[in-house]
Amino acid sequence: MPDELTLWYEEPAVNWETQALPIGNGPLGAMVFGGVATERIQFNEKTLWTGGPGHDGYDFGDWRTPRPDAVAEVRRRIDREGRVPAEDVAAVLGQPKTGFGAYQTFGDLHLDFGAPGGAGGYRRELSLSEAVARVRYTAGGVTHTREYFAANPGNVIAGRVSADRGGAVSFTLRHTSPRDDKTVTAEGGRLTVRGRLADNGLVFEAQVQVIVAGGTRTDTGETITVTGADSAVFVLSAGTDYADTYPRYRGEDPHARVTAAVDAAAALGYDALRAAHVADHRALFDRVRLDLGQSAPESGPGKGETGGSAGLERGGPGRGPAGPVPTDRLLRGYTGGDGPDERAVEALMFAYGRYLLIACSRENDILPANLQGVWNASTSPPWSGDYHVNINLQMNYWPAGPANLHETAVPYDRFVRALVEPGRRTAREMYGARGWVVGNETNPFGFTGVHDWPTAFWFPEAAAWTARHLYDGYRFTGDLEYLRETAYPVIKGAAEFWLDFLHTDPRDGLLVVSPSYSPEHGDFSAGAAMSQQIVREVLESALAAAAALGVDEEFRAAAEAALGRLDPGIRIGSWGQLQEWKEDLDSRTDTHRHVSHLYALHPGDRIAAGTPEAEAAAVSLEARGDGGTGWSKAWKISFWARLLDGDRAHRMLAEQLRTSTLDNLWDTHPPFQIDGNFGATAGIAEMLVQSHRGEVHVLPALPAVWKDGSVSGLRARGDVTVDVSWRDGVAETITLRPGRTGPLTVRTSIANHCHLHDDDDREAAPRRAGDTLTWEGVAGRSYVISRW
Ligand code: FUC
Repeated sequence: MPDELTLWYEEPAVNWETQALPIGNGPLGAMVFGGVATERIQFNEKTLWTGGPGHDGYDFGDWRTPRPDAVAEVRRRIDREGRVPAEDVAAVLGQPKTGFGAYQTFGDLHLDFGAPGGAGGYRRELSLSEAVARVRYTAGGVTHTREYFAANPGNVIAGRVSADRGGAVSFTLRHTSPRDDKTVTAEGGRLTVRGRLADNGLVFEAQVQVIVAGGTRTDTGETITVTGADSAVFVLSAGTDYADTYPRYRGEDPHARVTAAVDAAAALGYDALRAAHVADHRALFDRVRLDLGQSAPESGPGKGETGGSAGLERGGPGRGPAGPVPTDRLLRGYTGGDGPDERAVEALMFAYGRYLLIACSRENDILPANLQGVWNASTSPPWSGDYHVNINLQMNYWPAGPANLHETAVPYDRFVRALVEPGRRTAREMYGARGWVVGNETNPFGFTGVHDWPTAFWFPEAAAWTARHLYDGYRFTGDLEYLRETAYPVIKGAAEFWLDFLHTDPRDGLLVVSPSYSPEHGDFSAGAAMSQQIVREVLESALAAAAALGVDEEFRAAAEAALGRLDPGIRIGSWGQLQEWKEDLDSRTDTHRHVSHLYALHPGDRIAAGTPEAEAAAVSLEARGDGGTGWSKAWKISFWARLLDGDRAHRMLAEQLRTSTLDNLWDTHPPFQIDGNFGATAGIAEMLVQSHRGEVHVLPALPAVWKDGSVSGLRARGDVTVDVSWRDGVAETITLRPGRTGPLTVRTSIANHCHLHDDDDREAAPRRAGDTLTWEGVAGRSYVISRW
């Protein structure tokens, strides 16, 4: 019986987006189809991108000719007219994209087995616990098994083909690609795919070594054929000559390191490779365990066939064959109601987000998870498979802190730091400001300027929003060295930009962002809510960081002065809503996917539950409704969790699972977009533990349907690890393990009827205030709060 953290299916995948299964090790990713006659493994290497330097006319998004008065001209018009259509502003400040590029597939590996003449007992699966994909079926009385994983140690994708009868393994391995800029050679059982992208001259190479046990292996031109083997193993690695170094973004030819990786893996052997991989993966994956009362789903009344993945509306009665339920049928039967199977879908979605983040973002990666993580089968993926920084990239990393995967954020930090140098040039040349800036979206080649799509070309607040994650990284770990060396320079640079680029609003003398554009929505104006909220946050974070480091007195004084005059960007409007713009313009019928004015509720922390502003946020959310893109629904889970409304947060989770989740549990925008997966995982963590307001709030938004359960290994800011078990919706035991010595405040509904013991079982006497307990925590010790 598979463990409950396994996705499984009874048919091979035919559709890449909705059915194939993702494996990855950070830089490398692959999609496994599980075909019987032919296996297809589509694979990626995260730096394989067109565009950038090498593409004629690439300009980093910076104006090709100076426009000294452009910003001032738009500001004057906004000051005069209040609102200016996006098209008009784009005509003055925008510029068509040149050489932005797109993330590329590396192509597909095919293993041609030939038609087996009827396969039975077919099953393909992905174990999240081991990060191993498997295919099994019986044909002609022989049981065939295939296994695949992507190992971060050694940077390879490996597969093994075996059978329960000797000599039964025969196939031809070949490579295909939608581009024709490559050569394929086969020698000594090694397939080498090498080429140079026509668009920008980027050199790429992949090698696949086939190792057989028994039988024969022959190289024929561009293919490798295995005949009559007992089993066969392949190991693949790939790379490009990309480097994240401005302005050329080129480094060493990949040949030597790809050869070394494949040689080492082949020498190590499959079992040792697999053991190292599973250990590496579990060291991250096993840190968190969630029990919502789920059980490995069994079929029964109400569970079964309703609707194809295309028509995404799901839930409701159906009858499936008896026995364990495959994941696609489980999802189709999901309603969000009561029952262990419902909980199984939710627990699986939580774990899947953690699995995917480990699989597409590792500490030894150059680039972070893009809009599709690391997985892409196209030469022109949606939105270029890029890095949108007006919600998407940020959402990708929301689980890293709370879901105990901070290492996965290392490539994110590296990417943001690499944007600083090109961003300084853009800030200077286009905005006349110090510091650094980046716009609405970027690529691996330092694209920090603008394009000309009116509703998505201007968002200089993105730099500050990306910087917030580094400050939050510090809040979760308390690591002062990280703050000094990695986070503070980025945060300070993003704050400095605003000290120079803020505008005095002639209406009230307050400092506002102008031109200000609430992401992808409405007209340009001055002082839109999100703009103000983000700028306040980056100034405050920079101030707090500088104080923690004891540096930059002058800068701190300037930041404090600006904060004193800054428009707050938080207003309650005529129908009780939170205003998206400085003027009261919000429409009750507006269901736009971006809910930018609630930034201060989440991911910001300025709006506290129970305040008039929080109530206004709820009014806005009700008006926006439960619809939207996958990521928009995921964001709404966190909004309702921050409003401490567990049932409402759960309703959003159920909505996302029922209407924005594909058979392979990938989030869909539509199309497939991975941010919603990460947003859902972060949202579930936000329902169980919150720590954004200086205390550890346990079970802040527990829905009634999660009556009994437990979670272990979640993280809270202040460097605390938290376990909690609950019964009938109330905490039973809460365990806290602080990584630093200092005051620890816990908010819990059992604060006034519980004991607190340390790990020597000595009773401690915390200070009680309302629903909070406060005591002096000691690093490395653990404290248990148990209900009496
Ligand atoms: C922003 C969003 C879109 C999409 C794109 C990748 O532009 O508004 O919905 O997610 O990013």
